[in-house]
This record gives sequence, C-alpha cells and structure tokens, in this order.
Amino acid sequence: MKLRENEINDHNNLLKGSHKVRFDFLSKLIPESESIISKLINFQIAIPSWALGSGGTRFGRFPGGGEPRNLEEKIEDVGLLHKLNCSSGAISLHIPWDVPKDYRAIKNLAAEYGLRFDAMNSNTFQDQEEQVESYKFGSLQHVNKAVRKQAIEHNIEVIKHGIELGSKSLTVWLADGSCFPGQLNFRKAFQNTLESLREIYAALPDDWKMFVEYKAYEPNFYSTTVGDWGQSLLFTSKLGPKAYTLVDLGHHLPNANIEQIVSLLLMEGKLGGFHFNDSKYGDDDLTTGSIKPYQLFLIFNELIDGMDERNMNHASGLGWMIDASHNLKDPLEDILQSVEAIMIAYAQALLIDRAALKEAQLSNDVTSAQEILQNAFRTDVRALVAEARFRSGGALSPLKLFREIGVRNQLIKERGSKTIATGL
Ligand code: RM4
Ligand code: MN
Ligand code: MN
Repeated sequence: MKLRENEINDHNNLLKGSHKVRFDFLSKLIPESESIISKLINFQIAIPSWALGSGGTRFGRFPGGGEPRNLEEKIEDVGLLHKLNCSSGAISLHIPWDVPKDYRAIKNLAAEYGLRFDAMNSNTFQDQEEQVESYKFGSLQHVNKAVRKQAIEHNIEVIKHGIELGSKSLTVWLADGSCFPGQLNFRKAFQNTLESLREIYAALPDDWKMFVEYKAYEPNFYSTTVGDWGQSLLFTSKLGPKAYTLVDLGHHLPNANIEQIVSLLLMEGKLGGFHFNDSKYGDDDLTTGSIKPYQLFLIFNELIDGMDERNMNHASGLGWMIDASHNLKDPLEDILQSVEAIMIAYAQALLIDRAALKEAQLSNDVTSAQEILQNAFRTDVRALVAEARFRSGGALSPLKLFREIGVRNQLIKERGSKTIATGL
C-alpha cells in the first residue's frame, strides 16, 4: 500500500499547533538546534528485509497477518516507513531469503520509494534445500574444504547480487563455533575462517566494504569463531583496508561496555557498521531504546566523538542498520519505534557540551562530567526530531498516523491474514 500525500498533510495540520509550541520552546533553549536538525534530516537508517514479518522464537511464531510475501512487498513496506518518518531510506537484503529475480525492476521499485540498497547479508547459518554440503558443523571454519568452498561461493554470489543493485557492502555473520569442549581446534577454526574470508575479500569490488559481525554465543553455546570485537578486529586487520568490524548491540555478553568498544574500534579506523536493537539478556532483538536508552545515548556519544575526531560524515561514514525482529508487536510499528529511539539518542548526543566535557575530564571533575552527559540525556529532544521529519515531508507522529489510517488492516486486506515473510 502507498500513503497518499494528503494523509500526511491532514495529520500534520492537526498536530502542527501543539508541535510548534514545543519546538519553539526547545529551539530557544538550544542555540545549535538548526544544525542538529540538518544532521537529523541527513541521517538514514537501513531497514533489514527480515524484520518486516513477525519474528519467531524457537518455541513458536505468531504472525500478525499482512506480512510481505516477496521482495517487492518488503520494499513496499520499507517505502511506507520511509514515507512516514523520512529516516529509513535504505533496505538491507539477506540472501537467499531475498534473491532478486529482475534487478532492473527491483532497483526501479526501490527508487520509486526513495530507497537505496544497504549492506548485503549472506547466510551460511541455515541449510537450503538445493544445497550439497551442510553447515551443521560450520561454514567458513569447516574441517571439510568442500563445505568452506560452498560457503565462499555463496558469499561471492551475494556480492554479485549486491553489485547489480548498487549496494556497497557485504555483512558476514557466521554461526560458526562449537557446542562442546574439544569439538573444535580453536586455532584451526580461526585459520580456516581467515583463509575463507580472504577469498571472499578478494572478490570485493574496490569501492566495497566487508563487515565482519561478531556474536558471543548462539546458535553455538561453547565457542563462537567470531565471538567478540577482539576476534573480529583480528580478522578485519589481517584481511585489509576494506574489512571492518560490525557491532550488533545484542551480540555481547551481559554488561559489556559497548560504548568503549565503539570508541576503540573507531580510533583504529576499523568500525564499519552498526546493528541497532536492544536486549536485557542476550541477542533478544528487542526494539531499540526499549530497555537501555541511556546505553544507546552513551554509544552515540562515543560515535560522534570518534567520528568527529576522524572527520567522518555522520550519515555516510558508517553503515547504520536496525537488526531487530519482534514476536509481539506489529513489526512495522516496532521499526518506527526503533528509528525514533535512534534519532532521539543521536540528537541528545549532539547536544553534549564537548568542550566542557573535555575540561571536566582534564581536571578529573567526575561530578561535572556526569552532569554534562546527563543534562544532554535528560533533554526532551522529541520536538527537534519531529521538526526534522516535518521539514522532510514526513509525519509529525509516524506511529499515530500508522494507526489512524489502519495500515495493518489494509495490508491484511491486500495480502491476506496468513502470509509469512521469509526470514527467521
Ligand atoms: C544474527 C545476526 C545477523 C543477522 C541474523 C539474521 O543474529 O544478528 O546480523 O543477519 O541474525
Ligand atoms: Mn546483526
Ligand atoms: Mn543477532
């Protein structure tokens, strides 16, 4: 379904008055509000094609109906989100869940919605029907060369799809690891993986990046071959300048200091991409900002600090993506909430008085350092985020409009109540 222009206008006209009161108040308080708004307008977050249907757990799945049945409908859904919030101008595809049949038609469709293709994702964590070798005991790490070869070829295939669509990066997330002590020779697994990644790296076009995503555990529960940022950094450093580490917020052991990881990876010029979500325990893939919004803000603090230090463009310097998949909420509402939380954390981090923070750090004024950060975090910047969206032609309240016009019911009418999107 497509939104009609007047639906956004009518909605905005109703909310404009109260928005203006809040925005005028805030812009008086924040002298740099115009520059923050222009940064917010430029900031785009890619939507993963596998988050548009209801996510399942290993115990069950409760599809909500109207899920996209194919790649075209997935693009349509992201197009709808982008129309509402003007901040989701990219889609990230997972192969083979989303193999494009007609590149030109898919590219045209995406362009119609103002979308570009973000990182391509390979999948060597599941066996496909037509596949000869099994990934049960790993893919790029596998003891059997034929399995490694198949996984390498799959990744090269994914790059080829990406080239056709205009993507510029490949994300490799491996489920490889072991479930029991003694199952794996750690060094051999690392070396096999490195050798395989090198072959994939060799197939990358010059203007592409490879993101190596780490994850502490699951589906393997004793060891993961790319288990943390240190292991990922080891791989990406050995691979070369086009290889970067990707941080997925849910892929750490409990209480890991993710902001410190981000800071050091940026310092080394090796942070490449980001998967936003939130978690209480593990890779919970909950809505971004729903559990630990302060952590999200602290991460953005380090991102801005580290990117500014290297003169990186906030919008294009890293690959920004949501990687969440929900089994209770409407997946589109969930993504709207995630995008909003990311924009809020970004805006708040832009508010930080960096000169004063530096001063406080140099004089070991711990109290002031905390005050400076928390002053920014406790500022309600929602009117700034809404203003940025409004100026781009989006809805003042995307979620409200989504419900007012009954998007889910319309999608169910169009697609049926029993549709199931490819993905997890
Ligand atoms: C993994 C990881 C990857 C994602 C898959 C579906 O846990 O987060 O980024 O591609 O899930
Ligand atoms: Mn991820
Ligand atoms: Mn994950």
